[in-house]
Amino acid sequence: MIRALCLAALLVLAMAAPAAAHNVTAGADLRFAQTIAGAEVTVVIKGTSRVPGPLRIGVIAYEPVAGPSIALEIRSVEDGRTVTGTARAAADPAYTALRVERTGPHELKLSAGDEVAVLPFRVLVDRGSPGDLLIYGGLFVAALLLVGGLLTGALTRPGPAMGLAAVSAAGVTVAAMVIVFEPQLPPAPPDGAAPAVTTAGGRPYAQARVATEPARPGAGEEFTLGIDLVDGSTGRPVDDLVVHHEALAHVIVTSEDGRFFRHVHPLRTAPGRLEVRLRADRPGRYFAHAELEREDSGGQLATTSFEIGAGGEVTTSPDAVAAPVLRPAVPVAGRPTTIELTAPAGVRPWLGMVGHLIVRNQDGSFLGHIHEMGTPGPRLRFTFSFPEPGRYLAWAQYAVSDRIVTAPFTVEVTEGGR
Ligand SMILES: [Cu+2]
Repeated sequence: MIRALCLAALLVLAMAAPAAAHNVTAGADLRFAQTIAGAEVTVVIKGTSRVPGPLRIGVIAYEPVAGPSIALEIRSVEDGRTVTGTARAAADPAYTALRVERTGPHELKLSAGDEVAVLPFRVLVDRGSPGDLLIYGGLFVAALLLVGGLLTGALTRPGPAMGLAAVSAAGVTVAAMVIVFEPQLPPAPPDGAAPAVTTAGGRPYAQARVATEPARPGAGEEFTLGIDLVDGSTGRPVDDLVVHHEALAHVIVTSEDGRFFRHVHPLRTAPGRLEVRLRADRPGRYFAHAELEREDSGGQLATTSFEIGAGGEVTTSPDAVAAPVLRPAVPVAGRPTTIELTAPAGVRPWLGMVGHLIVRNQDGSFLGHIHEMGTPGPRLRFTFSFPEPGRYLAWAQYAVSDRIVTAPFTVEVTEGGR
């Protein structure tokens, strides 16, 4: 009896759900921030509980709000079947329904202009828990045996009747145990889940190469910033990036003087390859910092610096935003500083947060990225500990109804006394 229960418990545990990467489930929407066709958008795949059935896809535009029209194509990796549609990026987008026939691995292809992104994801649909099977199975067996026992008893054969009654009681006990303990057990893997793979000690960081194409773009000229990710131990492309803060990668591109700033979300163009198109407005030295996270590994920062040559320069002016209030007014290295901005009404969440703060040191060797703390009212408040004394360049970002506001400021940090 005890052995049977242990076996049942082990079976349930062995079927624990694998790590969730880019999964569309009944419970959650899948969101990918993308910089495509010069627009900053978030692609949303709504959660689904039914397959075959429609997958609803919308593209939220942050800047510009009248975003591009994006061609959508969903392909099942298992049977190659594709279904296509169109989504128009908008602040409050209409959702396009694309019918999928099965669970499991799929790819969402986005095309706008001559840019294409391919986002891998899985369609998962919950199936009944193994606990349910044990509960109903146990009760069914118990009922069957009880009837058998009664009949046998009625035929005046007490020995076998007692035996059947005992097994019946065991069936009821199993069902009752499962009812009591099931909430503590991991859920069954949904239909379409990847086989669970765990690597002892986790996977290594991706080896990242960040480079521009052409190698030395001119000012005002469009160029591609590419990120190639390779697994150091296998030499194969790394294609298991986790969506964190609603993107596969967050890339911050700044000029050395800090007057140029872009926070963009590159497109996955092939396994292990991310790309984003940019235009820098003045010649000089630039830094690119890419935040990414590999599944079963951890968050990492990949950086590079590059030169922008002379060319047809364009001048952009930063947003006119009131300077933030710092407490203490002169931050001390290694101690928390509170940075507070007045935000206009109608700030909307972007990348899962109300506000973002990005901090870089002068030579680009340090980049910090933190989030607003959920302050009520028309204020955005950040707490940041500057690692060393010196001058820092900082940018606070938030989204309003029609654009993403970037508020640049500089901070002088003093040495902490002991
Ligand atoms: Cu980002």
